[in-house]
Amino acid sequence: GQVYKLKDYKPTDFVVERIDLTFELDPSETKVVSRVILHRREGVAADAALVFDGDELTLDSVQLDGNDIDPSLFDVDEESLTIRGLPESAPFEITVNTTLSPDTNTKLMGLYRTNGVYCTQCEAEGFRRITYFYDRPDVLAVYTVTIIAAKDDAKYLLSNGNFLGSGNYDEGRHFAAWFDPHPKPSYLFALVGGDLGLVEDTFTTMSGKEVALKIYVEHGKEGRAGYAMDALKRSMKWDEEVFGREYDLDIFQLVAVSDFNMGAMENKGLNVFNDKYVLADPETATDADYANIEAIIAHEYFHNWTGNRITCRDWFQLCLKEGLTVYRDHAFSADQRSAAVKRIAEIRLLKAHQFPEDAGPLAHPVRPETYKEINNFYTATVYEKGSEVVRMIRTILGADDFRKGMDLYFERHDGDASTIEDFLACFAEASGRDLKQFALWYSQAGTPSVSVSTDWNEAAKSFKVTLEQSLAPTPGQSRKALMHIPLAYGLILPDGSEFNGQPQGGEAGNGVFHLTKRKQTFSFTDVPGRPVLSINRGFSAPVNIAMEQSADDLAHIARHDSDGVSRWQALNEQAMRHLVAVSKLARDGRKLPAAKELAKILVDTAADESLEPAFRAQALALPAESDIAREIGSNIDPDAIHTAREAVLSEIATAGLAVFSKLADRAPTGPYSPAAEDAGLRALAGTALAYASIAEAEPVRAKAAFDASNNMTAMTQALQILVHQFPGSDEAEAALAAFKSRFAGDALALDKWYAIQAMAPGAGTSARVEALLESPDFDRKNPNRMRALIGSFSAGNPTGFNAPDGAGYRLLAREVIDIDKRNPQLAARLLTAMRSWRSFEPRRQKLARQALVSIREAGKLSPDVGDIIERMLA
Ligand code: HT7
Ligand code: ZN
Repeated sequence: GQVYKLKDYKPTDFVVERIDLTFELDPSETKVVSRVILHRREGVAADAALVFDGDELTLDSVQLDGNDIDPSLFDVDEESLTIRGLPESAPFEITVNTTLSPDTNTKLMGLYRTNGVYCTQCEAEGFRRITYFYDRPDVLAVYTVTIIAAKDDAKYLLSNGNFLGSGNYDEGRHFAAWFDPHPKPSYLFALVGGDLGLVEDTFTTMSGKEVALKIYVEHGKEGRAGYAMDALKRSMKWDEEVFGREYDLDIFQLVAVSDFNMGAMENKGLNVFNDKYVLADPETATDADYANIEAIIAHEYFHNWTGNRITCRDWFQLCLKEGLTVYRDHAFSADQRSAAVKRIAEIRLLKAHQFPEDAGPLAHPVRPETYKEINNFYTATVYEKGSEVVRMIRTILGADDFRKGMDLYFERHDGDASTIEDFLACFAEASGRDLKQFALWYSQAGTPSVSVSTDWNEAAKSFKVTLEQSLAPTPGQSRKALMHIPLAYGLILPDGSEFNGQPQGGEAGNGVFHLTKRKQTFSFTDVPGRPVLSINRGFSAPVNIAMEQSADDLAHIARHDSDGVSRWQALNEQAMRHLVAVSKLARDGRKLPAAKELAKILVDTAADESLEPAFRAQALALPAESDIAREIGSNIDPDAIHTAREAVLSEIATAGLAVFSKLADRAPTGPYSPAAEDAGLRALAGTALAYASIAEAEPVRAKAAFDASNNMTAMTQALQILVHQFPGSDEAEAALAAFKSRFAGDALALDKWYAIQAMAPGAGTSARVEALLESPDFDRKNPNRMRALIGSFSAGNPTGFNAPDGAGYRLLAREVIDIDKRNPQLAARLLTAMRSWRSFEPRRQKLARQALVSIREAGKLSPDVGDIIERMLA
């Protein structure tokens, strides 16, 4: 396949002025008429042809200024329509007529039908599956859209922008017309047609304009859209207050659909959502679901400015909108909930998903410089590390200059298709700071390591901190330049207070070391007593820290650090060290040591009523088996890690049984509220229930909790304990059966039932997953179902998926080959679960390689799966 390169960017030869689209919707023969007004760009040769993109299209006819074009003047191939002999300078109109079959579009890109609803997905390159056009983000046009459909097939006919009008057509058909005044790229185009339930509200913007808010869901689910509406209004207000951004159309519409490749899509004025991220009520949604809905509603809404008003010049700049918008949704969620708890969750997620990506064969820079298939670059690196890079800009500049830089970006680039260079220039100009070295965060892949050593001189009362950075080679980047790494720090004195003196040896303002050279020593003088260094506070830089720090020093940080995130980091580090050591012993079949100190500090934390319940729950959640594997790095034996972790859990559980059994009953008792405080109490109660059940080694307590539960959070907590800790017990099987019959017909609730079973530890799970896949009510075509079962199994079950006989790998390979025929994007994403295959012990590596080779040799692969396989096997 073709390799696209950042350095080859070239604007189009023709400039699009406007586009008018007419759709006559039909399940198998939708007619699309596209009228595009263009002119030749200044300086472009008079004989240059117009080349539009297309993908799997049926072209009916093509006209120039209303007249059929002579067949000798145009060519159509698999991916383009080329037209020659066009006017030299005058504007002209090209009309393209295509026919589509939404019902057979299983890729879920372009125009497709989901549960009878017509819907589009155009990012990144879906518009070319609707009509021939310049399907690239730097071609901005004003769209007018007319949709015609049978009234009984599609009651609502929606598109971007403001409503122009509607009326009856002929023979039971009707039409609606929409006009979007904001020039936009084709990837932000959207159309929805269907018979849906509608929930309405309004929002008055800061300048007093009333915006109509409409959320469309499947009939009967209107009662589950209230939280999404509330989150939308809070997002609109927050963007005004924090970034000065006001909404810019008369109407904002959001549609929830059940078949969707990703979480949601920020189409201008018409967001389309995976219904999993819209629908919630206490009976069917967990606290985590509510938090995700809030975050994703906010994320898509925030794209209106960071993505839509200012878009990307090309897809290499994807992080310009995604990293920045994730940064904005993180800041929003932190303001809505406990900021420390939110940050802890972000750090966990970044380490679990982005660090392994950066350390494996799929590593790529936040702004990639080449790609074969852009769909494969909607990654944790572009999104989550991209957000961390924006967060570091704020850390380096400070809040005021960061806001000035953002204001300048909005003012200068409104209406542009921009680049990372444009973005960085705004911050450099607003702050007067040179960001050249910092810009390496966008171009160098891999997670930097910083080794830290300290030296305390009691006689001189001086304290030295030496930092040394390194960055390992990644695919295509063997040599790396030195980075600018902002490391927030604190010096905690023996009495728990903080030392505030400034060091010599490098830039270090506002509690941040700026590491810009390979090695730097920061020296503090007049320090009253030996301090403990708290480094990378709040995870100010996405790096690996290597530091010999005693258990006592870690405990000192855990007790006294003024920053809650750092206290958690210290506890987590202590747990991780122990778990790594015990895992290595377990692998060698040695006797496992006691975890007395760790157990004590965790039980004390659990019992500490001065701490937020949500924080205590985070502290008690030991690093996951996959986290321990990542820390070990190579020659991984997932069974040894499992054995070690279980042993440590059991020791903590036994030591704290009295505390845990009390906390397990402390979930809020009033009516359910998804607010952070109650969610925190439930998180702590659920964690305590798990520990208490481990200590008691029997399922009675969890089964009672399951039976008594009156919300989905409590119910899934109990079900997971039963299925994972007491597999095959009567209690586990009874709870599974009860859950299944209670939620029969509720696909989103049943996804939890599939996921919990798929993540049950142990080699036997692949057989269970096979059986569930074959059950008659399992819909293989729905991405949410496949992610719940196959995704949870392969990415969330280390011992089950990496079973020593290779059955898990073979199952995934077979499913990827099968899914690839219908939905390549989904297949490629599921396959990335194997990206760390080379870090396993030799036997598993060999079996994993065999499975990957079986995919490579399975016949015709999509560009999506082909690209991932090629990079994973390179
Ligand atoms: N910008 C959206 C990305 C997206 C997408 C990409 C490829 C294929 C399908 C897709 N659906 C949505 C989502 C976002 O980041 O907001
Ligand atoms: Zn996004």
